[in-house]
Amino acid sequence: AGTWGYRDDNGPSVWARDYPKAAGQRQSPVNIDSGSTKAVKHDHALKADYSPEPKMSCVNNGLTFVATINGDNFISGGPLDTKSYKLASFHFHWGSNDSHGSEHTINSQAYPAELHLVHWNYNKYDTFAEAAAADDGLSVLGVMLKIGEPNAALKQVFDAMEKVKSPGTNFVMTSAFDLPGLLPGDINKFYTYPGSLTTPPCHESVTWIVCQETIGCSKEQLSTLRSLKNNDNNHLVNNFRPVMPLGNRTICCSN
Ligand code: BO1
Ligand code: ZN
Repeated sequence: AGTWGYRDDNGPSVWARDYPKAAGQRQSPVNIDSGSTKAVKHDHALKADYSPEPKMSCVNNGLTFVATINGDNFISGGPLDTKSYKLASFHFHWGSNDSHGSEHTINSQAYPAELHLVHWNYNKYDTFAEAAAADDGLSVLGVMLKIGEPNAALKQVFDAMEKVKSPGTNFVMTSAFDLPGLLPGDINKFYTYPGSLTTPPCHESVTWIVCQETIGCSKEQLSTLRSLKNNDNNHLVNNFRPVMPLGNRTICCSN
């Protein structure tokens, strides 16, 4: 078998052999057809209680760039209602060129990269791993990256990325990371639907919240993403899962 990845022989089309949940009916990502979404007004606005993260640890794990969060940062409201979910980590998915790379697509349009901020229902579950296997265990905030004016937080991320080009290497930031600065201006414009982890084991545990507003990144920053190396000593690119059938699900739109 070997481990999963994004090559033809270990990629999304064969994940279900080792991870049967990948063939389920609540899989992610999906295409978001904005004209077919259901407009909803949630009782509580979506809120991100984020603060600067001291000494953030970043790693190239051969499959993506991941930053681990130790501080207390939460999202609540929107589809999560009064439940508060704690941020555990964030990572990216990206392509080999600007025409693809995001996991979700909006009206069949892909973006060059997608940021995932991964939160878990820590009031209900004892550990992230336990939450990751429960149907209400996780909520991932997805943010599309688009070529444009980068924010200062994203610059901090890409500076760290330069230090972890080889798979298995990590880097700890020396100054506090501006976590609140990573988010788009208005997180209350979003799409939400029930889905899954987009990588094995593809647990159907994620309340997805995909922001309608994008964050800007420079062409140079996209080149930095594409210059990371994977475990095969190739450029780490195209680490996205193609869209999965929406099936019997409704995507809700916040406005
Ligand atoms: S994503 O946001 O849907 N792309 C996503 C995918 C996988 C994880 C988090 C977010 N995390 C994984 C861990 C694995 C662990 C699994 C289940 O969750 O990377 O180590 O086995 O706990
Ligand atoms: Zn992801």
